[in-house]
Amino acid sequence: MAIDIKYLDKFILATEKAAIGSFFYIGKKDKVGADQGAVDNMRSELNKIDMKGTVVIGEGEMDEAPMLYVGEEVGTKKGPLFDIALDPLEGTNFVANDLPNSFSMIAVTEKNNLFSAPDTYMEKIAIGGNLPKNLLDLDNSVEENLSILAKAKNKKLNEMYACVLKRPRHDKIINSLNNLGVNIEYISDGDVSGAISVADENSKIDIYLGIGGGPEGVLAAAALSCLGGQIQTRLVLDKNQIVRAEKFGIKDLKKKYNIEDMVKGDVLFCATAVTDGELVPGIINNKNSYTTSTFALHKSSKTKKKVSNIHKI
Ligand code: VTB
Repeated sequence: MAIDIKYLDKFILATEKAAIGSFFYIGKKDKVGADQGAVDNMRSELNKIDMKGTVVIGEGEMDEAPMLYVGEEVGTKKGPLFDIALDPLEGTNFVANDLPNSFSMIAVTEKNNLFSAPDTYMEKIAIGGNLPKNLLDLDNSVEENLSILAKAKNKKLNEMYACVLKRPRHDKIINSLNNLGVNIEYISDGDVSGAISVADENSKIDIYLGIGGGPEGVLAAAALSCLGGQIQTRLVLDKNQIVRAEKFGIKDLKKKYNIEDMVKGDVLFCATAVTDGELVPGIINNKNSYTTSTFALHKSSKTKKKVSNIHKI
């Protein structure tokens, strides 16, 4: 069944209010405060929505007792059953240091349609639309995947752009890309927007690859499923995390998740920028009001829009 599009504006308001909650912290070197400001506002907005929502990707696990934890019920408890993945502030470092590309994000599906990934690392490989299904595979070498993709896009390897999170753990991938002559766009954080960029017609990125957060992988999958892109992921688990993953009901710890294994059915996705983003500009403080900009998607109606709203202070 489709999710009624009237819910899109309600969730947009939740990411807008969350983004406003971290606005004060821009450049204040306070990651924790920035996150808390976003969490508080998002939670109170979500609880005004007529729905029975369950947080499946959230701010942590129940025993850590944060707000918006995995399993927390949100909404007025009247209305449709939704699964919700949220990141009140994706890119806490960006806000703390006044750098671009911080967002408040939410993805929504109907109940039981969203993968509740534990907060562990996750291997990811994402590509854009209009390509054969399951074209690439995490078990292929970087060389194999890039050659397959270049061929499918009818491009030379030196015309290809890869987006990579700049971390020492990616040295091998970076080496391979350099040897192939593929261009690399590094990001220092924020791999949800990195992964989404493969499906953005204004971006030159052809592929996102590397290891980032598991929850961020599911948020990216939700957006890419609306945009017609592809993503394949696999959890990266150390000994302690294996127990955590089992708690999340994951039996096959080495499973490769294709997009439809992570997100099923209809999807809503919204991302409000706190600092300026590639997708939309950041919050503007107009003295008596804030102007927010949000990138919003609704899969079944093929809605893809950029929404600006003014909020009185
Ligand atoms: C990843 C990435 C996120 O933080 O979780 C990263 O998915 C943390 O990676 O988008 P490290 O542990 O290597 O620092 C983000 O970049 C921002 O939350």
